[in-house]
Amino acid sequence: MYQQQQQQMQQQQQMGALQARFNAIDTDRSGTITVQEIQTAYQQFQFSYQSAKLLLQGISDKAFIDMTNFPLFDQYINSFWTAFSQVGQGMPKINSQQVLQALQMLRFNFDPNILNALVMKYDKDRSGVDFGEFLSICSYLLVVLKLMGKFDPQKRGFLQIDTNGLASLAMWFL
Ligand SMILES: [Ca+2]
Repeated sequence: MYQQQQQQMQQQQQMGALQARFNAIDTDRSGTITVQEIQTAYQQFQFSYQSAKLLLQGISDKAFIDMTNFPLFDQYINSFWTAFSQVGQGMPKINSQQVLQALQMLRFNFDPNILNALVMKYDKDRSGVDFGEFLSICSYLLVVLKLMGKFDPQKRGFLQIDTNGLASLAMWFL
């Protein structure tokens, strides 16, 4: 009985912490987190509205995050942050080699040439990759993986699409 109570209390505490993290991002207290709110949450970093939109799309099929999919959102952000801080050993910026290491830790198994090209895209001033830029790269890759799942349901590992298919796929990145 005591153990059960303890477990219940722990669960409640975890839920409380999760709800607190949700509320910190849901600044207008609407019960949903919008793209704008995601961007604002990371505004101290190089993190654009476009990247916030990719992050949301990579995680949710809805146009917002609510308490049903926030645990997943929270889990992703935590794992991205953990990988970023581990390879950078707490430094505010990491280099392209460290980005590749962190992405490997996160099991984003892409060709290093592609990943380096992505780093060049997001680290425009070549000053090193801050957490926002890293989050942008992760968000982009999340959407790519999501699209593979959608357009390659048989998991053949490649897409065969016509012009209309490309037009519809490319819209995800607009
Ligand atoms: Ca809101």
